Amino acid sequence: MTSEALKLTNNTLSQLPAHIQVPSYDRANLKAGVVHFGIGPFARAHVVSLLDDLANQGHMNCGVVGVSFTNPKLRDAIGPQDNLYTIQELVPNGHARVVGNLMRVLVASENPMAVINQMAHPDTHLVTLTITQRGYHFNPEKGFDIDNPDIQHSLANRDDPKAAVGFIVAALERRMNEGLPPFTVMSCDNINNNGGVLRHTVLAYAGKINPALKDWIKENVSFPSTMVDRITPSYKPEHSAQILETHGFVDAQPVLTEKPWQLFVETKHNPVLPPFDEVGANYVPNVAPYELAKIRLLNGMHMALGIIGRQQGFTFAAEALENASVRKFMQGYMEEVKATLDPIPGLEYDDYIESLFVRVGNPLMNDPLQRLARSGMDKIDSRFLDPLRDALSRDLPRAHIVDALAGWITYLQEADLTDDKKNEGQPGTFYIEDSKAYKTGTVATAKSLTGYVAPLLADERLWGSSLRANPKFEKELQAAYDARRGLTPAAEQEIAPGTLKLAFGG
Ligand code: CS2
Repeated sequence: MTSEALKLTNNTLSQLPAHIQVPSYDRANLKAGVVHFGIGPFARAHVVSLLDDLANQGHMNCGVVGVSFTNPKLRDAIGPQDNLYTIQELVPNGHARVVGNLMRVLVASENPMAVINQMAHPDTHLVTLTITQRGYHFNPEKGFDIDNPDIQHSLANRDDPKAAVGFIVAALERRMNEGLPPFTVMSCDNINNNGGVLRHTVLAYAGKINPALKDWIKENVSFPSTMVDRITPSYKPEHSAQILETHGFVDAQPVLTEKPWQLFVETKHNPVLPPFDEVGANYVPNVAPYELAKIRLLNGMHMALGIIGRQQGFTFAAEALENASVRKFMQGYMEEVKATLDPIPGLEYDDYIESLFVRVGNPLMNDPLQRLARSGMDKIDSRFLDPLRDALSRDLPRAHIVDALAGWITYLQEADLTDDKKNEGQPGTFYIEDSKAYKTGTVATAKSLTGYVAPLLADERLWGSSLRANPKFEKELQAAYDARRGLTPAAEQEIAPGTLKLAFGG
C-alpha cells in the first residue's frame, strides 16, 4: 500500500490535498541566498521556514542550502523528494505546509569545498547557524578554545575545515579577495550573546590567519544576536507514518513541531538582513534580556524536567508534567529562576511561565525527556549555574535549582558505563546522550563519588571559579545530593528521594 501512496516531489505538489499549503513561487527561479549550518529539525521548523515565508512573498533570494557536518541522512532522505518537506503543527487539526526553499543539503565532510564555494557565491547574503553550544568552542569564563582539535585541524587545513568558524572565515576570505560584499552571519543557537560570541570566535580565528582579513571582517560583517524559539522534537519514522495517515502522502523526513515560534533579532549594529520582521520576527535594539529569559526559563525548565522526569521513570515531557509532584517541583524551580531575571518592559514573567507549562505539556508533542536532558555538559552553565550564581550573589531562594543540579549529578551516576549509542533504548541501559560528559571523565568522576560532591566540584572545566570556591554553595549542593540519594531528609524535597531508581557506581 505504501509503495502506491503519493510521494512528495515537485511533480506531485499539485496533487496534494487542498488543505496543505504549498510554495506559491516558482521553485526553478529561486536563488540560493542563504547557507544554513546544522540543518536539523529545529532549523527546518524555524529559520528555513521563515525564509520560505519570505519567498512566498516574492523574496526570491531566500533559497537555502543546508549544511550537515557529517551526517548524510537528511540529504539522502529528502534529496529524492526534490528537497521538499512538510511542517506539521502539533495542535488539534494543525496546519500543514510544504516548504520549498531548501534547495539542497551538502555534507561538509564529504565535500568541504562545495560548502565554501556556496558561501563565497555572489548570491549568498546570509549564513545562519544552529550548531548547538558545542559548535562554538567557546566558554564564557575562558573565551575561545583555540586549542580545540577541530579548530587546530581547521587552521591547518583551511580547505577542509571541521569547525563552522573555519568555513565562515575561508568563505569571507574569498569574498574579500574577490571584492564581493560579505554575508551577514546569524547565530540561532541558545547561547547568551550568540552573535557576540560568534563574532569574537570568527575574529580570533581570522587573526590567526591574516590580520588584514580580521580587520576586513571587523569592519564589514555583521553578527546579529538572536533569540530563537520553537520546540521541535527530533525526527522519528513515526512522523512520516503520521503524515501518511493524516494527509495521504509520503514524506521521508517531515518536521512535526509546536505552533508557536519566536525570533528576536538585535538591530543594534544595523545588520543587513532579509525582512524577517515582515513575517513575524521582532527586531529589537537589545536582544540580551529576551535571550536570557528564554534560556533560563524555557531551556532551563527543559533540562530540569528532562533530568527529574527521567529519574522518575517518565519518557515524555507531557507525561512527566502531568505528575503532580514533578509539576510542583517545576513550579518551584521556575519561581526561583524568575527571581534571578531583571524585568522586561511589556513582558509578564508569570504569563510567560504559564505559557511554557502549556507548551512543554503539549501531549501531542511526544518530546522525549532524553532530548531535553541531553548534552548537560554544554548546557548546565547557562541553564543551572548562571541563575545559581545570581541567586547566590543576591541571596535569593534557590533550593530547587540546587536540587536540579544535584539531580544532574545522580543522572550522570545512573548513566551507562559506556557512551555507546547502541545501548540507546535497550532494556537495562540508561543512555544520557552526552558524549562530552564521558570524554571529559565527568561521568566517571560522578560514578566514583563516595558520598561527597567535592571531587566533582573540583573540576574547573565544569563550575568556573566562583562556584568552586564557594563553601555555602558546596554545603547546599551536598545536602541536596544527600537528599536525592536518600541519605538525609531535605526540608524542601518535594519528590520523595526514596522513589528514585538510581544505580550508584561503586
Ligand atoms: C531544548 C531546546 O535541547 C534543548 O536545549 O531545550 O532544543 C528547545 O526545545 C528549543 O530551544 C526551543 O526553542
